[in-house]
Amino acid sequence: YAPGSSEEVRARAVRALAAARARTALLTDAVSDRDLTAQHSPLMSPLVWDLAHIGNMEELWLLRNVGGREAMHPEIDPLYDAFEHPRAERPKLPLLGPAEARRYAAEVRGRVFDLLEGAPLEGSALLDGGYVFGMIAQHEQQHDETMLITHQLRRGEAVLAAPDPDPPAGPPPAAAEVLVPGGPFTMGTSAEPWSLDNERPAHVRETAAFWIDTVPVTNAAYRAFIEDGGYRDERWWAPEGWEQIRRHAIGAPLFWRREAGQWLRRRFGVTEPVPDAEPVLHVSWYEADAYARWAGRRLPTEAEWEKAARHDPATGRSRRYPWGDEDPTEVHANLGQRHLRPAPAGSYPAGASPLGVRQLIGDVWEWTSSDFLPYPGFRAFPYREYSEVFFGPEHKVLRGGSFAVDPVACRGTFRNWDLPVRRQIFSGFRTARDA
Ligand code: AVJ
Ligand code: FE
Repeated sequence: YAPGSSEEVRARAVRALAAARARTALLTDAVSDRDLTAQHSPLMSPLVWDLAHIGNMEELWLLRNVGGREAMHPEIDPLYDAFEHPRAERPKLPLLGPAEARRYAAEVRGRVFDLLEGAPLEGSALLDGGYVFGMIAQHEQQHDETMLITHQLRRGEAVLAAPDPDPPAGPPPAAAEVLVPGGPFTMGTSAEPWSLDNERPAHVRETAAFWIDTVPVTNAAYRAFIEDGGYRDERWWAPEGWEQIRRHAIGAPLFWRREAGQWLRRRFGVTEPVPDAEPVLHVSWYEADAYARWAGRRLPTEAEWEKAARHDPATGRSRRYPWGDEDPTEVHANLGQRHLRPAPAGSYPAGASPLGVRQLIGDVWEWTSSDFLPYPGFRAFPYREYSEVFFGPEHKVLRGGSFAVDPVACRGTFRNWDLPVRRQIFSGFRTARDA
């Protein structure tokens, strides 16, 4: 995973920043100024907050911390500090308007490109391999996914469009599950130049042998759980999950509804029948955990997930991705908002792991059974508020990325986390069992 020459690193940073901004523009140009400043859900910021926050983080890290420049508008910093104001309160803040927020983000970006032309891309942990530029590109892409969630929650007619994924190329996997052998493997990374602090360092983990699904759980499979009374049977549920589904009268994934004997779902402003073959989407950790118990199975641990995704039993090496070390392309995975939905289960045979597990990367974020905890030897870098303040039993780990994740923010080692009640995120799961 050599980062390459300084010129290659610079070119990669420019490409990653430009791609993130093109996506931000797509997400924010699609709606009116009124929709940009409205709050579409108390769970989310107004889109115009994400837009200026993207610019503010970039100004803070690239222009001020790396470039040594003065703050452009110091008075706005507290407005865009995610820890100062909860999302539900952000619409009431004196935020920059849509035109001002666009101008601010563009001005920051112009100065960043000037800086990047002459910046040394080595000599400190922040600069080595272009790290801090990669971190900011990943930050913008993560907020683009957040903005896509806001689009999904938004009521009203559709404003985004994308082609559907192609049908699976070739036959489905030979078996519904595969056996992953017990023993050690290397988890995490110390080599990936743009890996974030919580993915580091590489360390050896042991797992017992386990079985894991070759594809994510589908809508058809999940419907069988619903139709078997899964949401009415306390046996399957963790106590807090049971309480949540009763309190909110939850009986299906978010955005689903039943009409005239048929399951429909709302997807980016369009109502359509729930497609059988697609991985189930918009389920909480509690729903995933309950389904797995009903099916006589369990969620994989985070270590099991990563072993299934990276371990090559033939060599004992951990790969960057299930298919090998090459960066993702369109044949490997459904990433980057190329499509506005997951691809049918069994897609992307070229993206399979050595043991034949498919769609570990892309399509849907996969809940694991694990709490979000630091790896042995973890060091917060470059700021505690990215990962460290979230470690603990209240957050569960999700792996693999969704159709809404850009390749720059997706690796076999990449870790995401959220509260177990969350279901507006692009979350699904696969199941496992002890061998
Ligand atoms: C890693 C997706 C949980 O969106 O809260 C964005 C990413 N951190 N800005 C989030 C993040 C700071 C983070 N997640
Ligand atoms: Fe952020």
